[in-house]
Amino acid sequence: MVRYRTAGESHGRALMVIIEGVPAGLNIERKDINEELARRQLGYGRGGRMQIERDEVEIISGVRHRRTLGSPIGLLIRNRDWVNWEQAMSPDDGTAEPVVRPRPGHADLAGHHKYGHRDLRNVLERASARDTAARVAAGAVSMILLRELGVHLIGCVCSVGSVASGGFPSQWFERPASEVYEYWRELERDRPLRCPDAGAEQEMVELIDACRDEGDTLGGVVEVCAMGVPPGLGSYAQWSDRLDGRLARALMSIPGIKSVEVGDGFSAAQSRGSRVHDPIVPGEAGGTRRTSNNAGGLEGGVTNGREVRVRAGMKPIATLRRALPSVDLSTGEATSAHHERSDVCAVPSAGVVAEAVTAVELAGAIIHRFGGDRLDHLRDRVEREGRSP
Ligand code: EPS
Repeated sequence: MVRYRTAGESHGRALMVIIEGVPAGLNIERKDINEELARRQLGYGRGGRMQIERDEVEIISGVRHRRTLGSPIGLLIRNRDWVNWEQAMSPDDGTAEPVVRPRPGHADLAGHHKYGHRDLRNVLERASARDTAARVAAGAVSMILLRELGVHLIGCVCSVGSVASGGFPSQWFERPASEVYEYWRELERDRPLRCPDAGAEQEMVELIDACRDEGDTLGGVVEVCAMGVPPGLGSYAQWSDRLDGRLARALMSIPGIKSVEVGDGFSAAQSRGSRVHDPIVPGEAGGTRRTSNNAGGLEGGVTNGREVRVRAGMKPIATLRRALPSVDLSTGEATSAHHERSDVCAVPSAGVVAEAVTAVELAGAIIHRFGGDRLDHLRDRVEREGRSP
């Protein structure tokens, strides 16, 4: 399996991630990781912090002469904003005005309850979605591995607030995975919200502008599709090995995510079995084929050879310029919540994070099934055994 741990505070010196379980012999280029980091920083609706940061990875361990060694991969992403916070975030002596007005919807009050922090900066620094930069770096390594094995991931924004689009058109998936990947990667560069529907995207931009003017924030829904996924990943034999469950956990752990669906998820629950389940018809060479993919490529917690399609719903950002009611923890008096600066909408960034965490789970499931010490052996096995149902 691919495992990773992250560390780092939002305004601390840097973010770190250690990734284990990546096979030896994988070609890792820093630019490929940096490309994912840059994608996460983009998207209409981000705030002032993204003008400060320009995330770039330093490879600390596990890669030599651009090849993975099979040992833990250590990555570091420095926080440019650290220079403005050296005193406030010093691990040695320092002073800073305490944060005492918890934001509804943020981890502020949760951290006060859990760790007894009275200065909520001790909570928000680690609870911050800044940590997702480290998760995207781990996902980037997993994506590089997956592409070597013919698996390509794409992600998009399906909705922002009440403005919805249909996500990726299903006919896209009739074309080869690498082609669709290249096509969308090129197209999304010029799209402010990474939404395939340009008309809906324009409405989303206008909604974000209106919310910004009103000091309010927005959430939305993102979609991730993984194409070229071999059938038979995951297992129904034990609850904890069900791949849909693993994906749901990974997606739900992204800050702000409150709902996850696999395939048609919530709408399938309102429909009939005859319309939901994907018919099985004869395929090539005595095999089988599916005429639709409402299941999102997963049945019984196991991949069925169709594209894996998951969605995640993000609540609106918890830091509002027009702050919500709160309580000053130092006095017990009613007040309004803390606000310094904030994003209006971070849904496109959440989409990139969703791609990353999906990639880690899929890479882990492939390695679990086909073995993961050496890339050459893994590639051979996926080519030989991975495509047959
Ligand atoms: C975040 C608050 C903002 C965001 C931040 C997540 O940062 P700041 O408090 O410095 O203005 O910009 O996101 C990132 C730094 C990032 O890299 O995505 C929060 O409270 O979660």
